[in-house]
Amino acid sequence: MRGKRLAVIVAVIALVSGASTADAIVGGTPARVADTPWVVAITTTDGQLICGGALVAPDKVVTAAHCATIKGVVGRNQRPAEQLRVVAGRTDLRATGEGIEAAVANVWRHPEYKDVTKGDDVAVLTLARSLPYRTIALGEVGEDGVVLGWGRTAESSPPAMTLRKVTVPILPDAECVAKEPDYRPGAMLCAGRGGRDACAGDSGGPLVVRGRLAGVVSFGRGCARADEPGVYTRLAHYRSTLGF
Ligand code: 4AZ
Repeated sequence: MRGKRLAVIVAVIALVSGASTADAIVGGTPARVADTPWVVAITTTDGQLICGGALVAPDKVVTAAHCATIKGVVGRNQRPAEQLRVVAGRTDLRATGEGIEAAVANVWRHPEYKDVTKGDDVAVLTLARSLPYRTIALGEVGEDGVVLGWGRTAESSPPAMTLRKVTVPILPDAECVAKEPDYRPGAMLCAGRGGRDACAGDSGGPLVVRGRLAGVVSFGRGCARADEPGVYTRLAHYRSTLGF
């Protein structure tokens, strides 16, 4: 009797805290960079995973502004380019012999970026060299998209460190506004109805719709919770600002 009651309490706590038993991104499957050669990881110079990104030109990576930001005592500052590396062609980030690590020559953050919840969470890294991998073009949203990353497979799990992907439904703006008070229609998109989502470490990474880059992983409340869709920067909104 007592054991059963405890089991119920544990189950309720797990549900309320948003914990998920789904397979890992959250609810996804393993992916290989050979199939999506434009997906890249952004790391520190000593190889720590910061974020994901997407190669949009041989020497340009689109990612989230918050991935190129350091929270200091005074405020949030741009992370110096010298502290960043872009890792391409490496499915398992621990396989340091695979793919290419490129230095970053320049960081451009959206000039209006303040905080993920205010939007404009987009940045472009210019690499010190061109990479010999296929690039991805910007595109529009659709009914669903595929999000890729090396990040956490559940809210409290460590990053997978191997590339994963998951298909998520893209929600109507009205539903995003209702579920996320900070949602900015037109400049953001939201996706996911629970069970499948991006999570910490996937930030900056690509949301792909019909083979094109439609969104950048930006923020969310927890990961894969039923009523907390993931929020993405809607790239079509920034096309003229980005210039490609
Ligand atoms: C993060 O912390 C984060 N579920 C990224 C995406 C989402 C949640 C958190 C979306 O970087």
